[in-house]
This record gives sequence, C-alpha cells and structure tokens, in this order.
Amino acid sequence: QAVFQSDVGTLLEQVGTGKESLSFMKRRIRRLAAQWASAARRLDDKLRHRWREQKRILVHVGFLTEESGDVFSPKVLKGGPLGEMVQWADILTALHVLGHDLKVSVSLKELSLGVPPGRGSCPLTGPLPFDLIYTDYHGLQQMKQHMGLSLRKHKCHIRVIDTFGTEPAYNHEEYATLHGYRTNWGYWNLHGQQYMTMFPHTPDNSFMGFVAEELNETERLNIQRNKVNNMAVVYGKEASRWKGKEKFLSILHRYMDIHGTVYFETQRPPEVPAFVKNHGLLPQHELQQLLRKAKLFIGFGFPYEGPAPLEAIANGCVFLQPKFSPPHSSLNHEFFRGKPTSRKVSSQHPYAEQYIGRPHVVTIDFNNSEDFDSTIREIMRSNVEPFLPYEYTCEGMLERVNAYIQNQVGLTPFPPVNSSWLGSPPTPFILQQHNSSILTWASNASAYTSWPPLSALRLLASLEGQSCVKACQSAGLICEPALYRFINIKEAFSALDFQCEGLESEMNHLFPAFSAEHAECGLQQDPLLFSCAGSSSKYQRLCPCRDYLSGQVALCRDCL
Ligand code: U2F
Repeated sequence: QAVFQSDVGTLLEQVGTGKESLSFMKRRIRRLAAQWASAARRLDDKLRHRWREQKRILVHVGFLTEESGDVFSPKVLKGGPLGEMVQWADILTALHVLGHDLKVSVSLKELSLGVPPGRGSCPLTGPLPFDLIYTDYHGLQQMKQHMGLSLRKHKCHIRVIDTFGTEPAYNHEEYATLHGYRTNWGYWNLHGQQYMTMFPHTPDNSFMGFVAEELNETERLNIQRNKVNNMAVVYGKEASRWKGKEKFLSILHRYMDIHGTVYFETQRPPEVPAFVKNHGLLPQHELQQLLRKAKLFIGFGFPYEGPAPLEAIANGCVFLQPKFSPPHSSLNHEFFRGKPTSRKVSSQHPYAEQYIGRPHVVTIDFNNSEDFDSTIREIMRSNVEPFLPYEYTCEGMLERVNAYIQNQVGLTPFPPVNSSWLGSPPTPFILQQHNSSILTWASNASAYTSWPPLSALRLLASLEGQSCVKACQSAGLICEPALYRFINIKEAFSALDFQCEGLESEMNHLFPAFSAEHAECGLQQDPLLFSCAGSSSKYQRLCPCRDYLSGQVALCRDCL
C-alpha cells in the first residue's frame, strides 16, 4: 500500500550532489515541501483514504547524465533553460509524496537494475525490479544500449518525459519511415500515452505538468495591496532574447518601469537598454517576490511554453504575449524543426492563451504598435487577481499522477482489438443514440474495462480537414486516444449516418475515417497509430471524445 509522506529528507538524499542542476532541483524540492504536504493531506481526504498500490519506480533523468553530454547543468546559473529541472523536481516530489518506492538515477552508473545485495552490478538485465520507469529520450537511448532486446519486453513500464510531445505518426517506426515522419528523436513504437508532456499539448500524450507556487489568503491580500501598476517584468533570462526588441521596449517604457532578470557576468548585457532595471538571474524565490509586485509580465516570443508565465499569473501579473500568425511549427521554425509533432503553436504560450486567457493573459499582434500601446494602458488600469489552474497546483498534480499510476496499466501490449471486432462489436455493447451526432456506447461488460471508462466516451465525426483534437474541442470535450479501440468498428460509421460503399482496414494515422468522395470507410489497422492529431481535407475522422474536469483536463468525471 502507498502511504502519503510529507517528509522529503530521503528524497533529497537520493537526488545526490555535485551538479548545479541537482542543487537547483533540491532547493526547489525543499522550498515547496510544505505546499506538497498540505496538498497530500487534502488529496488523501478527497480520495477518502482509498487504498493505493505502492509501485517500485525508477526515475532515470537521462539529460542530466554525463553520457548524454549534460549541456544543461553548466548553464543553470547562466540563464540556460530551467523548465526541465522544474518539472523533474516536481515529478520526483509527486512520486515521493504519493508514497511510492523510488530509486533516482542521474548517471549511467546508477542505472543498474535488479542488483541483489552483494552480487555486484547487473546493469539493466534480468527480471525488471520496477513497475514503472520514468525517463526521457536520452535515458531511453541509454536503456536501449544497455538492455538491447530485453528493452522490448519491458517497454510497457516506461514513461518518457517529453516537453513538447510526440504524436503517434512520428512514434511508429514503419509508418514514420514510409510517410515522412522521421525525426531526430527516433521512433520508439511506444503507446502515445507513454509520452508525458509539460503542458497538455496533444491529448495523444499524457499530460504530466509541474506545479507553481500557491498563495494563502494573507499573501493574496498582500499582493493585491502591494501591486505596482506601472511595473513590468520582461520574460527572458538570456540576453539574446532581447535582441531587436527595442521598439516594444521603448513603447512599454512610455508607461512603465521595466525590470529584467537577465544573466550577466561582469558587464551589463548590451542587448538590455539602459532604462531597464536588470536584477541579473534571480533565485526562484526572489523572482516570485519580484512578480508579486509587478503588474505586467511580458514575453517577446521566446522561450516557448515555459513555466514562468504560470508563475507570473499565479502571482497576480497579467501575461502579455505575441500572437504568431502564421503559427510556428516544425515546418516553419528552427526551434521546432525535427521535433516529433505537427502541432501549430499559435502564440508564445498557447496554454496560457487557450486555457487561461483574459484578463490574466492577453495575446496580441505585437506588430501593430497602436494596439500594443493601448493594450499596455488597458492592462495598467485593470484589476487582476492571482490565478493558478488546479492542474498546476500540488493537489492537482498529485491527483493526476496518482490517477495515471493506478489506472494507466497495460499501455502496451494493447488490450485485445482483433479482426473479429471489425465485423461485429462484442455483444455486450449497446448503442444508444442521444442525438444525431453524439452517441454513447454503454457497456455492462467487465471484460472490456477501460480507463478512462467507457462511460466517458462520446463519438463525434470531425469536419473534413479537421483533426479530432479540434472536433472534440469544438464540442467542449477532449479527444481521448485510449477510447479509439471502441470506435474502430464498422457500426461506428452507421451510428454517425455514414453510408459505407466500401470498408477497408489500413495503417493510416487519420483512421478510422470516412472519405466522402468515394464513400469509403477506413478502419485503423494498427492500434499504435490511433491519433487525435492530424487532419486531411479528404477525410471526416471518427473521434472518441470525453468530458474533463474543470481545471484538470487530463481526467474525466468518472476517471477518479
Ligand atoms: C522553457 O525553459 P526556460 O527555462 O527558458 O523556462 P522559463 O519559463 O523561463 O523558466 C523556467 C524557470 O526559471 C525560473 C522560473 C521558472 O520556474 O522561476 N527562473 C529563475 O529561477 N530565475 C530567473 O531569474 C528567471 C527564471 C521550457 F521550460 C523548456 O522546456 C524549453 O526547452 C525552453 C525553450 O522553449 O523554454
């Protein structure tokens, strides 16, 4: 049984020492320990002290190993990316607080599995002594080198922390190779939900997330009392982010005092204008203090999708950011080139734009100076309270990670979907038509247990050229790849009033789908290709949508 634990002492010991990245993570774990502990108590009550299975979990942080080159650690104090370290620190804390049996590894040496005491090292061979392994793309590569073929056997235990996400078409080796979806990150033939992202980018992956600091009532009141209406903080701790932004900065400076946290060694970075008060790179807790006073947190387009805007919004800032039109993607932007996703990034921080929005987040075209100018004045006049979506609170993260650990089992191999299904659905299914386009598949068959449960499923057809991500979204739902297997049957087409002249089964990441031109119905041949992402003007896709909890998009109402 897993028992919630609030003392982080043993976790800190496990994280080890000797690198700035590890020190950064440990400072964060210590600083947020009390917040995690009280969240754990609340969740335990919410779950009514339910029995939870304790898992043996290995966390192997590949990008911090010397063997992968570890380019991150030396830059921790020099303005380099910290988002990944924020997330790993929080993942470790969540797993620890949930009460699992944790082993942490940040070097290949530590990555020795199944070592009975006194028998010497036995790197990654033999029976796997872990129920779950959290790692990243670097770690996966290392495991492959060390485990060889036995990795395949243990694949279903693996979870890959993957900041920007991996869509099924890129993940499937044969399909990616044949259809031009090859990337630098390889194709691991994992289940899409084994990839866990920093934001809920694509429902094809699981949303892991991280946390931001929470405020108590006194802090909230103090923040509101002490807000300085004409104080702005610029997003970007690396001087190069400021290049070419003089125009915006000078407009901003007409109205506001501008602060920055740009790293520098001895001299002020030339990219940062003299009228900016640069604090240099701050420790996280000092940055929080700065954000508590500031009214505006402004991004100039990079970094994409980092944690800082959530921290700013949580401390009562308005986040002002540029809209990207056309959107940035792996097709048109260097940063995303070679990343295994077709996602179109509509602004610097699409999560802030779409999930939070006004008044906390304002997304505009920065090239329109008049608009930019009037938006700044509007923000100065506005009265905005601190806000943190539930999914980014400690309780929200614990709830989600716990739900995954207890329920996301059997990710590969897939539960049975065999060809006999294609002819007729398993008898226990009853089709209930609710309205012309939405159906509920109800099942009384425990043989087809599923998580999320079948009761959450709403079948929809996308428009031509529309992805299932968008189709579900426009109905106020979210696409749920785990439920594809229930709608990959010919009855689903008739339920949606599609008349199939022909019925084929094919490897195509857009299937199941209907082609109006030929009145062809296409079923998915390979469950690994079930994908919410992807669209084509040729097809109306069949989409398994589900509801979600407000503030916790990863979970449906019946998921808990
Ligand atoms: C993102 O990485 P970044 O590290 O650039 O993300 P940020 O949002 O800037 O901030 C990460 C953390 O850095 C902290 C701040 C955030 O939690 O509290 N920080 C700080 O401690 N002191 C300071 O003066 C300023 C910030 C993203 F997370 C990565 O996944 C991407 O690879 C990267 C590029 O898109 O962007």
